[in-house]
Amino acid sequence: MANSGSADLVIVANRLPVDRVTNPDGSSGWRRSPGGLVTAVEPVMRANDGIWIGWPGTDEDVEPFHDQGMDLVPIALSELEIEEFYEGFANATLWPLYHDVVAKPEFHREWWDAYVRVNRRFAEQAAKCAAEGATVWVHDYQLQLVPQMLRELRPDLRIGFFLHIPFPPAELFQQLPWRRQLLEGLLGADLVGFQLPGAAQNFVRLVRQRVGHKTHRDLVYLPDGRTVRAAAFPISIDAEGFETLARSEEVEKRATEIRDALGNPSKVFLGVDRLDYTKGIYARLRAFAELIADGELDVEDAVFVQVATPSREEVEQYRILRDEIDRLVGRINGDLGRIGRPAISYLHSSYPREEMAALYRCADVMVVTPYRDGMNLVAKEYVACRFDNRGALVLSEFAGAAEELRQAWLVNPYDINGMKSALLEAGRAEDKDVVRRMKAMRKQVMENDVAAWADSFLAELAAVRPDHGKTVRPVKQL
Ligand code: GDG
Repeated sequence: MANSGSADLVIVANRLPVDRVTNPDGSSGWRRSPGGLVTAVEPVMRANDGIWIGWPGTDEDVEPFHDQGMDLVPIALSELEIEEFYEGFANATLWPLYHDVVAKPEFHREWWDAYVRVNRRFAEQAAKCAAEGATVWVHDYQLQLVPQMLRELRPDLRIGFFLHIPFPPAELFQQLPWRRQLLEGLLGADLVGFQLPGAAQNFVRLVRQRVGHKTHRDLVYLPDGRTVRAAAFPISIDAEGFETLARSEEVEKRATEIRDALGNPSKVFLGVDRLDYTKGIYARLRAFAELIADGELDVEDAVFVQVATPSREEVEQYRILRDEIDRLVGRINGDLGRIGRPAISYLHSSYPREEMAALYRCADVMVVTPYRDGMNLVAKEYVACRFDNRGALVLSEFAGAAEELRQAWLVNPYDINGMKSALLEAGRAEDKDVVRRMKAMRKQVMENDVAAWADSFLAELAAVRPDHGKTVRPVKQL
């Protein structure tokens, strides 16, 4: 383990990149979490002997440790902090506010107080771990105050921030009672990264209006002479890793098994999402069910497989959503299914990556219809797995991924009739059309992977103030 104050690269994220697991012999250990962020950042961490600071996801007190070749520094959260900071301010205030108020955000002063307290603890830990002139990369909406808090403690650092979710237009952000504090928090960074250029523009506009700093294009000029840059860095996936997995014999075998188990229908439609109200699961299932009720599709011939990974189950809105989807699926299958032929095969569970790749390989039509999504990695994973150039993607125009995957069947998830037409068109498209579209999307995804994303963010961070701080070693040459 590197000593305090010795790391040239510090990653600060809400969660550590590992999950607590119980081994068969009853002892406990850690397993690398599956997420894309870990895949992206791990190689840069290794190349720079980095440290990762985050909550370990348990309420036990854990000492800093070394696991999976990474130095990990846990931040403990009390039960009350989990409730007020994580479930409360992060997931019941910021999450809905930043996603077009798809659900109504709740504003509670004690949640905000907890957010400030926890952000300070993360900032203090980062200040302790970082070497002189080090790079600190802070991630996501749970930690928007960390850049400024850290800058006050350690003005020598190079600080980057990346927001994984959308950044809302001024008209919505304005609702937040603590809007100015959040903007000032982010301005502690040298570079503030977003998924899309529109989000970076929203941020710069808000800074001009609400904080009163001078701005020019993507730059903010602070009174102390510092310049902050706001720019887009669309995140991606380990595209090659997914393709390799999808090509493996086991995954191919599993894809055939899944299709057999579904009764070998001629069209498999697939949705894979965290069970979240932003993902538009309800609307897409309704659209599919109406196509069956209208006689456009037949349950003997078409099935919708929906994987909904359990998520944030302690937050009320998520419990309500789960009940709504349960009821909808029950009603659709009750009304439209036949023995051994449900219209919807609904799986409320989480699966290993191999199973996900097999599902992607199996799906003739992948349906990704969020009301709002920072990027949406599932859409990119589907494309990476379709090395056969087959498979149609129906994608919401409100997912960040829609800016890159222009050849998908783009839909407005609020328009059920529009979605019905797109599902039919995608399902009935000629091979030639499907292949042409998939080839173009594959070029985009395979050429812009997550390592390139991390390298370009860090290179840009180094360029903002070239005379300031040490430079992080890239993983790939850009
Ligand atoms: C946020 C932003 C942005 C899902 N179920 C299982 C599983 N997954 C994996 C998927 C994919 C990831 O989780 C989900 O990523 P998304 O991008 O689709 O959505 P969010 O979780 O909301 O992520 C989003 C992202 O951050 C990155 O910046 O794109 O806009 O909302 O990788 O494959 N993986 C496994 N089993 C499951 O059951 N192994």
